[in-house]
Amino acid sequence: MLKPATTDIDALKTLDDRLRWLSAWTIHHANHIRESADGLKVGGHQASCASMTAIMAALYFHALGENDRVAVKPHAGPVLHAIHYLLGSQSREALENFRGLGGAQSYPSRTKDKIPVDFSTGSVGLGVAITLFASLVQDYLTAHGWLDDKDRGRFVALIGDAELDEGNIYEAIIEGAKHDVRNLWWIIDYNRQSLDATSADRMFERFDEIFRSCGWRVVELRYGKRLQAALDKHPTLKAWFETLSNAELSTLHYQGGAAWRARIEAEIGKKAAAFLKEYDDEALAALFTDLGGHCMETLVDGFDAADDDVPTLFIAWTIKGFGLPFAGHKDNHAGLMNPTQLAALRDAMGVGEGQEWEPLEGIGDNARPGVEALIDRARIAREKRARAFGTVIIPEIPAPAGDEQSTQAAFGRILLELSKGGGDLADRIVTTSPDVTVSTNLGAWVNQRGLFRRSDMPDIFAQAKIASAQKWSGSNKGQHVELGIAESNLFLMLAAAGLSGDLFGTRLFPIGTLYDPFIARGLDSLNYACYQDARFLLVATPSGITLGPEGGAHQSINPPLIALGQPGLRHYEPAYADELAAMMQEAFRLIDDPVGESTYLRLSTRSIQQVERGDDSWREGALAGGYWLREPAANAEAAIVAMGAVMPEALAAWEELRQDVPGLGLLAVTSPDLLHRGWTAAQAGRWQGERKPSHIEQLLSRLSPGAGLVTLVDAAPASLSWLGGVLGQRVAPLGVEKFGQTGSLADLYATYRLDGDAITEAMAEILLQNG
Ligand SMILES: Cc1ncc(C[n+]2csc(CCOP(=O)(O)OP(=O)(O)O)c2C)c(N)n1
Ligand SMILES: [Mg+2]
Repeated sequence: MLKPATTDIDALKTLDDRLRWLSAWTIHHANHIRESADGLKVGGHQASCASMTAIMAALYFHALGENDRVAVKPHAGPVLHAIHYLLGSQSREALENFRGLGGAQSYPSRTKDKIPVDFSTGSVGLGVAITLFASLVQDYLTAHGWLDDKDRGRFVALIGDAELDEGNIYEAIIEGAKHDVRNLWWIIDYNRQSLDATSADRMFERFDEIFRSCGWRVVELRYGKRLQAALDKHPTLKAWFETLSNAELSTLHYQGGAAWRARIEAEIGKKAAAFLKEYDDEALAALFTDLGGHCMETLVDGFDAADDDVPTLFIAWTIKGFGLPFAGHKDNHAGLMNPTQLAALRDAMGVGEGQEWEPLEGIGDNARPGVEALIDRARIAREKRARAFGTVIIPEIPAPAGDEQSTQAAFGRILLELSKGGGDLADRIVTTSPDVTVSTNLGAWVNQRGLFRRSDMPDIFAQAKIASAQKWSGSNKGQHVELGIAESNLFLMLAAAGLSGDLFGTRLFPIGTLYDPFIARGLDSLNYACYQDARFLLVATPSGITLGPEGGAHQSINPPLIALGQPGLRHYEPAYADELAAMMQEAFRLIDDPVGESTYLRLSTRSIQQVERGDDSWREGALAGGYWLREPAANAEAAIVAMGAVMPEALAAWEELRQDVPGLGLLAVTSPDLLHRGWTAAQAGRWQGERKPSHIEQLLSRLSPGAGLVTLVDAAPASLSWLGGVLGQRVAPLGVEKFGQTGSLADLYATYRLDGDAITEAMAEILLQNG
């Protein structure tokens, strides 16, 4: 790494000031100058930005290499925009439109911001942890020969100190320790303030212990050079300083020099007299604000010293709102300077009125060349990177043979066949699971492809010649990343691997498995993965009360509703193995398609009789969300509508009822999610003159306008009951509304009304109403 010349330190300090000014001004402009049509507060976080402008100046204009990737603390978004503004890669227009439609986003967004954003942030903690999994993906790609050493980089997270309360961070570092992660810099903006107030002192010196025990190097950047030198000369003062609580420190930073003096006089007395004489009040305040995270020399030295690949936690002491009038005030999180305060800052920065947006305004002629040189030299990407889509040929995926199968077993067999067949897609699949690899039927695939480990891991049981169906050895050629039981980590791993095309230019096809109910455990991380447009296949199995004897704690109820409300994730719930094969093929296609998305497959362990197919006409409908498994007569008065593992009950009821209900149809729904999207999109389209009815409108218009629908699903009945709203047909919804319990399938289906009797009763009720 290049060591900066001494003049660079001054230029970096100037850039620190520029970033503090531009971030404050961007927020001020959006709140006080841009016209507001609706009177809503626009907001923004001037204090959170000021807290880390020095850190970000040192990072972006000195330490970062071209392959390094950064997750920026959400509330420092404006600083990132200011950096790109100085680099010429962010427009003034986008800054003027900060938090407006199409403008610079409030929190860094991969998909919506025009500047290159490596990781979206917003929900605190997640941006931190994804860097760890991205680093693991980098190691995976290198080991598999897809990434040259020269293209490897470091993964940096800029972290608010209150963010450290998020448990997902610790789940991640525990997983990271198992996988020997490296090339990570996590930099804490240790301003000792959260949103509500100053943060608790109790955790001080605990965080570093936690990280060290997970194999991290911890570097504390507590003092700036000047403060360090002053305190070294006055040990009593240093000892006193280090006893101050977070709240006391922040109070003094807010109150300023006179308060420091009074406090030192009162508590140290004569012993501090000589020290106090050296400084007037202003100099005293400046000295005590010289914390490590604001001192450019300290930051540059700290970053330069960490030149290996050991994961490193920097604890950079800072003051929230540094250099702003509300520095240190406990209520400053969302604090905004008023116009008078802003004008004072502008004057102090040497920025002329009306010149606020000039990138290098107020920088003297002597300093300017040094600053410009640093900006030129910054190695980070100015442009968004290409996303690497459309690079892989997706083969036909045939349905596994067998008259009776469960979708979960079929999933395992499809993967096994893919593995045996080999080829580009199979080589690019990376599977992962939080300790449910075997029980979600990934076992055969793992036997074929092995576990991924950076260094070889022998299968000790196999070496001891103990019989086992499951091989369990790891190597750097393995294709399964085994995780501990932490579902949030699963989704972050899928997010990182699902961004491999974006981050590393190589598309992977990540498949994650878990039990359906435990999606809820990692929901925010799943949403986070989708928010960034990461592409993966999530296989959730088993699901519903169909799990039988396992009982209520394992029987999922609401995931189809979660999927219905989750952008970026397509839900499919197949009943039959051939549907599943088609859906997996489609899911792989969607992973590699610029306008694709991720897929969630909800599967079951129930083995059911497969249906005879006359032809392939079901396939298109199944991929679009549903098809007539038993065609209705034109204008039929009723249909059974069913999804997934309860299809045998629906078919049996159809057989029984069709004598009494002429023309009765059976609609197999494979994706309420797609049907609903299609329906709303068609409605919106009609306002723009498009006439094409949606798939569900076409399906249901085969029935009479007043037809009755009995809907059946092993999940919340609301997953399908909305279908009545499409054409105004009547619905009797069957499904699970109470927690599950242990029991045989017959007992549970009877108790929860998913059986033939329930369908017959519901049909009678709805036809009577019609009559
Ligand atoms: C998961 C989540 N919960 C709550 C919030 C709301 N929130 C935003 S910032 C913040 C506190 C931030 O404090 P810190 O991380 O120390 O950052 P600072 O602004 O002090 O640099 C909170 C609670 C959030 N963004 N994400
Ligand atoms: Mg903080």
